[in-house]
Amino acid sequence: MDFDKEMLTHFYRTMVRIRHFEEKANDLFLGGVLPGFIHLYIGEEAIATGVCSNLAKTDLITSTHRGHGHCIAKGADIQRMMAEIFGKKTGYCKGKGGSMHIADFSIGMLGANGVVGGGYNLATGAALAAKLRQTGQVAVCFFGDGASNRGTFHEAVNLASAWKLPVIFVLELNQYASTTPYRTTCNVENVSDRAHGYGIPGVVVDGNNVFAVYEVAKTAVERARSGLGPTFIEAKTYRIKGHFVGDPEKYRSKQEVEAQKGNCPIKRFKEKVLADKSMTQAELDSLDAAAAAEIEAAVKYAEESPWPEPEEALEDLFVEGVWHDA
Ligand SMILES: Cc1ncc(C[n+]2csc(CCOP(=O)(O)OP(=O)(O)O)c2C)c(N)n1
Repeated sequence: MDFDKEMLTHFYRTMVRIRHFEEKANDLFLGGVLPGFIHLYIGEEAIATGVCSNLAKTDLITSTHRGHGHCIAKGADIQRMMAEIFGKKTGYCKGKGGSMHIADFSIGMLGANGVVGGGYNLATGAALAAKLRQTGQVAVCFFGDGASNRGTFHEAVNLASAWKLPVIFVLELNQYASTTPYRTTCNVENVSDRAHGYGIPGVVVDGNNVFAVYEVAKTAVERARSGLGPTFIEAKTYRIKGHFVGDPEKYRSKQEVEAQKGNCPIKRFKEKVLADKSMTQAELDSLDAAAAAEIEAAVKYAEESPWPEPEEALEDLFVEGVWHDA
């Protein structure tokens, strides 16, 4: 498929916004500025970008503990995200959620999730609701290779297939579940082979190639929207940073990580568009600079935002009564 300038710009802008957000979060955390736990998506940006570029604002996604990229690709407000990881009152969860609990229902982002594998049934339930209400929405569930071995995976995929729900399961196979290499807990090359057992397509894609991810996601979204049911996409990638910021990474060598940096999705995108002259270095540099400036502005916003008051700690923890759509 040919991609026009607008789409190429969108791909690159999205990937570098994610990258700058996370590099900044990394530095701020290591500098002792940010509280809590942060899991970075660096090296995996092409997946969220390629998938979410096929989605409308009203479509739905569920995310993981490594959720910044999914939030940004779905259109979340970077200032509110930054304020949230600072623990400030202006953040998405008024500073109470932190990195692993950023949600924005207004853009269909149903939440990052500290429970590994916690998104399957949320996404499948959202797809069921979309089907019953005939809204035409599609739900996407992002998850990791560790999560793919949870029982909830099988329950959700089975039901989604049986009921032909408009849901897409996107496995981000970044080779590790915390300290555990994928092949030590899984005896198959491709997890997506499991899809055939449930009667749905299982597709393997190079997760560091935003164009390839976009294409397979496009087919899956069309299939879901036309009532044919789910697809399982397995995007092969690599987690460049530790499992969490501060991870001593004793389970892998520095050489392995260095070698993988050559496969960086942003580097590969740049090489391709420069080689085929579809973008110029100046255009790329200007998008990069704009993303960096946006992140700096978000940090300033977060720094200047107020802390929550202690007496607000118990607010927003429970919903009373039954929640209805407006
Ligand atoms: C239900 C549950 N079990 C265990 C954990 C602890 N835990 C946090 S992240 C993680 C590894 C997840 O690996 P994977 O699904 O491959 O995602 P990745 O970190 O590679 O993106 C584990 C076991 C958890 N948060 N929730």
